Amino acid sequence: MITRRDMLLASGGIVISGGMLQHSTSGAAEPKQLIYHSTAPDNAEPHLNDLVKSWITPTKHFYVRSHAPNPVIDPDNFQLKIEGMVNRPSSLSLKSLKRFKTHSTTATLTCAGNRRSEYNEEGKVGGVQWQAGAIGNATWQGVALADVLAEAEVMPDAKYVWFEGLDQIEKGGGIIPFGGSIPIAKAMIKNGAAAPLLADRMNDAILTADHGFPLRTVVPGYIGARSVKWLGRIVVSDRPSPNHYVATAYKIVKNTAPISWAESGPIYRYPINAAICTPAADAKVAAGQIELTGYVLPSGRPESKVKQVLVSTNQGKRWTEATMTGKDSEFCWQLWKAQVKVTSDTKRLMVRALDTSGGFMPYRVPWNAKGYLQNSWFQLPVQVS
Ligand SMILES: Nc1nc2c(c(=O)[nH]1)N[C@H]1C(S)=C(S)[C@@H](COP(=O)(O)O)O[C@H]1N2
Ligand SMILES: [Mo]
Repeated sequence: MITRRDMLLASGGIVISGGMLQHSTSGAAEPKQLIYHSTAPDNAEPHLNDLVKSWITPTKHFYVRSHAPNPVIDPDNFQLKIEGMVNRPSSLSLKSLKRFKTHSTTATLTCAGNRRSEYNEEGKVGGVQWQAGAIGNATWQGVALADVLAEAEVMPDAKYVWFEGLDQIEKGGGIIPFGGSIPIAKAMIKNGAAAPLLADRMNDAILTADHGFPLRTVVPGYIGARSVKWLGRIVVSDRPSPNHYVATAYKIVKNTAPISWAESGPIYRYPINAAICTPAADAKVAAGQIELTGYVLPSGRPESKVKQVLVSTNQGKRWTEATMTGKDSEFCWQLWKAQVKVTSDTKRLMVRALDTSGGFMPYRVPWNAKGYLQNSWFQLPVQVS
């Protein structure tokens, strides 16, 4: 799907060369190849067989989750504001951000609502009806949030860093931006895979409008909602952001009564998760040996690695260990494959996984009103002939 913004990029977009932002007449975004749940705002996920074609998810197959239409931002007049509990508040252009050291981090992004649609069997959940494709692994380039904060001189009592997008979301009769916030200890990580980035590039190309052009945060290990796109403002504070997407949404609640929101904290880290990507749901397969492929993401804790991925063709009576393909890198998914025998008794294929930080996929996840963090054993119906 070509958006207005893609057209703008195509007619006078910008590309990066030698680490500097430059204007160019090329730079058109490749058309997305996704299943669209909605457009403007765009919410879309790849076909699962596309998702496991490569360890790095090409941008055309990378899910999009937006709460409002893409804002159109003029990169020449763009300013990132840094405010709150800092001694030196500032406003930085894209060019002035270039004085900070460039970092390149490969990290998986996953929506807290990935696999949400599976909750519907138990009770209807609203929101984008994600299958298992609201996940992708990309290389992000930009500067370390910690370096930018160091220059702003964070005050000793600061506890959280807020992010605010430049999008305009209609909410409760008003217009609000998308917001996120993260603990100061996470924000201050300067180096390595865990360091949050202010990224202007994804997979070696300038960010597309869908993914937050010209600047977004990337917070490895945290749910996608903390990686704020179209980043316009950073606020350092002694409390979490009061923005709706921190104070109310992205919490695990049984119902949406005010007391439930108040009693529950914001989700930060994502838990371990895995899915079978081929064959497809309800596929017709011949009895005998078949190959299963899929992804597994260890919990978003530092140094958490995949320990075991197990598949079953007989409702969990026997499990076969899958083999990892693709790279093993912190805060990244791995791809896997397994050979299993299916018979006319096989109704479903199942996968579950364990990681080295104690994370496991439970048989069942308690239902929650917003349908977040579905990481139960992934069950795929098939028709064996
Ligand atoms: N400004 C802004 N940032 C945002 C969002 C948004 O709607 N607006 N969606 C968030 C959510 S819920 C997710 S899962 C990720 C998705 O990133 P992607 O669209 O690049 O895949 O962006 C996050 N950042
Ligand atoms: Mo999300």
